[in-house]
Amino acid sequence: MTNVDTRPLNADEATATYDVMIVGAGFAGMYLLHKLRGLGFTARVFDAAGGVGGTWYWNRYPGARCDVMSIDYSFSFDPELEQEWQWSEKYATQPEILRYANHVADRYDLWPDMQFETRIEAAHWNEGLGRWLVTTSAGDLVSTGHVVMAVGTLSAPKLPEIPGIESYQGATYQTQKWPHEGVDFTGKRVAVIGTGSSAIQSIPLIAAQATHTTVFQRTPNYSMPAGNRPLDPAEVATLKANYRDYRQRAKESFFGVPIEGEPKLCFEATEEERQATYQAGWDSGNLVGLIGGFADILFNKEANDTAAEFIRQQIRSIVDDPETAEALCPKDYPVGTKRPCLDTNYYQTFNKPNVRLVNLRQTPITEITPKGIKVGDEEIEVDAIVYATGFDAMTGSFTRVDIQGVGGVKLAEEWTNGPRTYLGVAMTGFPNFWAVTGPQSPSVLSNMMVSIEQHVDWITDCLVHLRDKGYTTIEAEASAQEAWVEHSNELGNQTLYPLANSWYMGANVPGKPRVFLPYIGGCGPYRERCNEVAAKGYEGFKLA
Ligand code: NA7
Repeated sequence: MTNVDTRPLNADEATATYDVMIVGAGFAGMYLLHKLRGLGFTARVFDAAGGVGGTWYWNRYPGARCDVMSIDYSFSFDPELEQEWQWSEKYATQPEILRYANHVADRYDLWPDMQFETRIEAAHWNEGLGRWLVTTSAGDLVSTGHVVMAVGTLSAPKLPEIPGIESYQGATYQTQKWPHEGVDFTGKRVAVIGTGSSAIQSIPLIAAQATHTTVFQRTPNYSMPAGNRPLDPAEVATLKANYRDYRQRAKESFFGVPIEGEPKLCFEATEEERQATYQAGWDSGNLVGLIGGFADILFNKEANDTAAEFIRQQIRSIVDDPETAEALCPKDYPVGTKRPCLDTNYYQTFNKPNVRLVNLRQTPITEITPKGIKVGDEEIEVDAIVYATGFDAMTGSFTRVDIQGVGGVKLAEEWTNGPRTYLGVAMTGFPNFWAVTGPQSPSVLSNMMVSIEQHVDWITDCLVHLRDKGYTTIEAEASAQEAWVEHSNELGNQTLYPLANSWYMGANVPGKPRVFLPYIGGCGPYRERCNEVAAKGYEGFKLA
């Protein structure tokens, strides 16, 4: 934040006035705009990107797909929209999801109220006005009643802290900022740093083009075959005939995706049943298929060990070279506690003669040189480096903006020891300031579409309540926030998540506090809690 001007903002210089300023033109920002306009509020969306789509605007690397099924990862708020839109594959590609986002913007004529290539730089609460003053990179000074941060959870990309990174003379790419025109790796020696979802999706396609591909792995991931396929129109028609019921079940579910039946506890099953359950989960091509096979996999280490070992056995059976197979087997954290992945031929790619895995646990990267990457005594020369090194997740897109609440208190400082929210949507000291799928809400542990719709509906209902009752400000009470933070942390600590160095725990960013960032209470129960708060006249909030 060193370049940000943090001087007090002057309301007299405001260039525009809205009821609600929406930060982010992803699915959350678009649905908010549509809903708010329908309710008679004035609102405008601002986004640094050149178009709609949020994460799907930026992440254009080869093989980028959603790993929630397309029939689930879509809006449910308008039955006409869900009936008319046809997904082509089980898991939609980034271009198809971006087409869907553009279709939504066209269909609801959202374009006139969205402003692109404009980054929010500062948002200061003005006590006298009871409004926010917000500056943008385009020179706007906006006076707004409310600010909604619809900024996404994985929106602040992160490069690794490796000496010499600036010295490299070849081409460099970041998965999260992929060139729109694509990249042709034909005839090139390519390095990929990272083995998270983005790397696991892109490596098979990069390796299909490149002369030689070297993958630099710090932590192996648990990945399962996506089993992607074209959607059968008859299957889709049957589902769409019952879409209302299906959507309702998604809303009440734990992960925002309907699951059949009630899983039992791992050791209630016989060894044979356990293996059959894991095999079915593996074959299902579904993120929660295997982890959701038993109710206690994310809570009981011994149970988790059995699932993890099943996956390791699959890796060993796919990868020909035993040493490479062992290096690809995750062993030091429970399955599910770092974001698991779905892939198409990821492990198989390491059987190609022109693909090499460098195990950074054995030989760490010492520096990046003008010609390539140095590990131990070896300098690996490459023509291009792909950084698939992740994000300052969940809080980065908040703390990178100069947000100042009551008395000039800075959000980034308030969150020094971890985020503090009430229900993941509001923050004490920051009146009329909202987060969609923010930290301490189900967010990244759920089907984002379900969580986005729930937050947008809840926030807009609240704004209507304020308007109807003549209130102009709303702020989370300190005691309610305290209780929610404690509850969220307590639930997180009952799981196995704290055992991994994951971005869920903030562990991928040096100096970031080690706190479990999302809420693990499940979408259905979380929704009930939010509805209860609203039904009690916004319990835990000060309305004025
Ligand atoms: P992730 O999942 O955060 O993956 C980042 C990867 O980059 C991960 O394997 C990291 O290893 C690795 N990394 C980060 N820094 C370094 C350094 N310095 N050296 C070597 N390797 C490094 O990001 P993605 O973009 O793949 O996926 C983000 C989410 O998008 C995903 O979870 C889904 O929700 C969709 P580490 O594990 O930290 O050892």
